[in-house]
Amino acid sequence: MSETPFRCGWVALMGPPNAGKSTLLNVYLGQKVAIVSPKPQTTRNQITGILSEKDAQVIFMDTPGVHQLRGKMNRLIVQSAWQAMEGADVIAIMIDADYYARTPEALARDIGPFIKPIEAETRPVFVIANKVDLLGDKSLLLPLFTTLHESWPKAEIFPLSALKGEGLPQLLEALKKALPEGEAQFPEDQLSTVPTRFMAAEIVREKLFLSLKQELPYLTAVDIEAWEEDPVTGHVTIHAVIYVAKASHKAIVIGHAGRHIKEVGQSARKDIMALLGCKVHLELWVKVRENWVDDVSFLHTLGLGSQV
Ligand SMILES: Nc1nc2c(ncn2[C@@H]2O[C@H](COP(=O)(O)OP(=O)(O)OP(=O)(O)O)[C@@H](O)[C@H]2O)c(=O)[nH]1
Ligand SMILES: [Mg+2]
Repeated sequence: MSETPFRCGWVALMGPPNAGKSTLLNVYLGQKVAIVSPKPQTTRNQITGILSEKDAQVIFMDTPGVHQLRGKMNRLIVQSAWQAMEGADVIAIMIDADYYARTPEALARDIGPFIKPIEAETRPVFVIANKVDLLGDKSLLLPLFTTLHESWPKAEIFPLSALKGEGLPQLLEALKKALPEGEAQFPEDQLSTVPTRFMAAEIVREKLFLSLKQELPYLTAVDIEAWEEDPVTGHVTIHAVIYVAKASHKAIVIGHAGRHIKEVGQSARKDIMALLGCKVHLELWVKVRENWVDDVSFLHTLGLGSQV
C-alpha cells in the first residue's frame, strides 16, 4: 500500500467584507491571530496563519474584504487581497450565506469583483457559504447555491458555520486534498508569521472597532511607538498611538472624562497580557493627523495592506 504524500500550500481566504474570513482562520488555528468585529472592513492586511497536521500543512492567508469603496487607503487594502490571491495554490471565496440567501439582489454586486478572475482560474476554487447557523429556513440556500454554481461551475461549494464549527472538517479535508504535494514550509509549531507588535496594535484597533460608531472606526489607525521590556521583572510597557483624522474624533475617542479611552486600554491590555503571558503596561495616545487615509507614504509607514 502506498503512503499518502505530504501536502503543503497556500490558501487565499477571500471574499466580500464581513463574511467571517478572519473568524474561520482563528477557528482553524485554535488561536486568535486576526481581529474580528461585526463591522465590515475589519481586516487591513494579508494575515498568514499556519495549520500543521499529520498529512499536510495548510498556510492560510486571511485577506481584507474586497469592496469598491474609493480612497487611497481602501485601494491599498483591497490591493493586498488580490496580491494574496496571486501567491495562492488554492482559492477560497467566502460569503455570508445567510445575508445573500435573504438578500439575493445584493449578491451580484458584492461578488462582482471576483466573477471574472475566478472564471479564468485554473487553480482549485472553493466557495465557502458561511453563517448557515443564522438561517432558519435552510431551503433558501438552494437558489443561492444555484446562482453561485452558475457563476463558477467548476468551484465546489461548502456550507459552513465558522462560529458554530459546522462543516469545518469537510472543508479542511477538501482544502488539503487540493494542495500540491511537498514538504512543510514552516516549523510544525509555528502558528503564524504575525509579529507580536502588529498583533498588539491590532488588538487596540479591534477594541476601537467594537466601540466606535459610524465612520470613526474607518478613520482610526493604531501604531506602536515604543515597546520596552523590563529586564528584571519581564514586564512590558507599550506606547501605542491612535491616529484620528479630526480634533472632534479625538474628543470622541478619549470620551467624557477620558472614559472611553480608559475602557479601550483596559480591554486591550487584558488581551495583550494573555497574548504575551506577562504583565503589560499599555499607554494610549490619541493624535490628530488630518487626511491620513489619503497620505500614501503614511499608510505605508503604518504597514497598511502589507503581508504579515
Ligand atoms: N452567526 C455567525 N456569525 C459569524 C460566523 N462567522 C463569523 N461571524 C461573525 O461575522 C462578523 C464578521 O466576522 P469577521 O471574521 O470579522 O469577517 P471578515 O470576513 O474577516 O471581515 P473583514 O475583515 O471585514 O473582511 C463577526 O461579528 C463574526 O462573529 C458564523 O459562522 N455565524
Ligand atoms: Mg477579517
